[in-house]
Amino acid sequence: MSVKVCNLIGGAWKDAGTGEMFERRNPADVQEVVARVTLSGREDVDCAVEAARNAFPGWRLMPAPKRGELLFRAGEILLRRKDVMGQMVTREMGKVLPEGMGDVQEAIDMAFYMAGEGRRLCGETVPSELPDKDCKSVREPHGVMALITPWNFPTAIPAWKIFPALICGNTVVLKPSSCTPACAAMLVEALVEAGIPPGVVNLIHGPGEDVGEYLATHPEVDAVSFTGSCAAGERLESKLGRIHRPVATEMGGKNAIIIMDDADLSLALEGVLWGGFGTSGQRCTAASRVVVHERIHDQFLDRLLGAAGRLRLGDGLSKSTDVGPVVNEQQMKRVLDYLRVGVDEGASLALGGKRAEDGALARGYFIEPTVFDDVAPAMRIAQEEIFGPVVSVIRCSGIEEAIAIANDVRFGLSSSIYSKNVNTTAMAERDLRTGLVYINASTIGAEIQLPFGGWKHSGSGHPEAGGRGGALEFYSRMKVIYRDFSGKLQKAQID
Ligand code: UN1
Repeated sequence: MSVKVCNLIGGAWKDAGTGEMFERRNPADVQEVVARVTLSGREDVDCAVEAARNAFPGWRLMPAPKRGELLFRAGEILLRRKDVMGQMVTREMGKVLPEGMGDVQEAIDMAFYMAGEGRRLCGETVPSELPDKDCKSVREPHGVMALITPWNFPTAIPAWKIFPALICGNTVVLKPSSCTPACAAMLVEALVEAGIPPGVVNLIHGPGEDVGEYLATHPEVDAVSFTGSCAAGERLESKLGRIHRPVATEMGGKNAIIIMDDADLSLALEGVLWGGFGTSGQRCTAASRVVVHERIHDQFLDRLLGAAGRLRLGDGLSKSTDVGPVVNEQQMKRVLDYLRVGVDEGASLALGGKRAEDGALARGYFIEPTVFDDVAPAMRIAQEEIFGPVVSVIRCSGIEEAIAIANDVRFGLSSSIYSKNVNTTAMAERDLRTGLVYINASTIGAEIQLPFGGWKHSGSGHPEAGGRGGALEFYSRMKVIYRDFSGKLQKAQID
């Protein structure tokens, strides 16, 4: 059964002015229409931005703990709807149901966490160098924020952006991926039901190249947060840089798991399967490279091929499925192209390597879990983000070489090391150049109470999620206030 998905503008759910619709189909079975969605044009964006602009003065002045209460209520609504929303995640983008539920759980966690931030939103008070004068910094919202989100975490990523934006006092216009409009609508619905005032959260649907860019560069938008492809993110950064608009981007990854010769190989194997093939490899934190010590290479590869070969492809709603489809035909073609590139570059195709089309799988976009062996660190399959169920195995002779290989890519989001030697893991912890480092755990599984963000070309360096240096740093800006109660002109640095 398909749902109809509208825009939300100024508190009203409505069809776009274009009168046009588009469909979202289930990537596990393209015969199933999951959502029929209103297709926005530029006028709809104008209306959404205007609604957010009008709602801003009132929302900004609502005490932050009160804003927090509304977020808390939204969290409770999401918790009650976790099952239904988790199923929608699976039907709209394909990940297996436990992961779909995890996606929603991450949104719930973020709602409760950011609700609590309403009673902190800390600035600083510091002594003045002059008598009868005090100094403090306070957090202020930007104003209207444009939030552009991808399909791979269709509930979690919009939540990572909406909740910190709201608690800081911004109003928002969300433009989710056209692959996951219903998930975004369900998230926004929870906020509406929690009592968020009209216009504080607005939702529009439409293609990124047109509607998304028009929104991000709109003259009435004050700041932009984007998660998605490198191409789109870099284009936005350069456009917004020219108009001095704050922008946070989270883009690609080429994350490595290092497995040393003293590692617990069973644990490492589970980590590679989870990191490489979970969400069909469609995570920016996916473990797409495995750097294995040469002494255990053959033994580990054998076990990896056995275990990955047993993973069952299928509809993510079925309990027996380990790996779901990739999100759409375009993505499937992109991944299949990379599989050809790997073979042409001279890597050994050790497992998988093609579309899976047996029986019901032919109705979806399934790709066999794929393992390349004998991968050289400079090959394209070891350098570029593939975003599919593809793992490249690279040999190394020791920890220094392993770290050098892991670091030698343009991305720097996540990395992991498996070893029982505390000195080895400490060296990795110190020298891996990524925003996230996992020890004896896979490259995925970031928790929301610490910053999440990549180094180098993985993003703009404004992390999301919580903790010191997390999302609040970007979703608010600091205002510094000096109050002089001496009754005379005092000159800093001079008196
Ligand atoms: C992503 O990889 O695209 O770390 C986001 C995780 C999740 C978020 C991942 N909390 O696995």
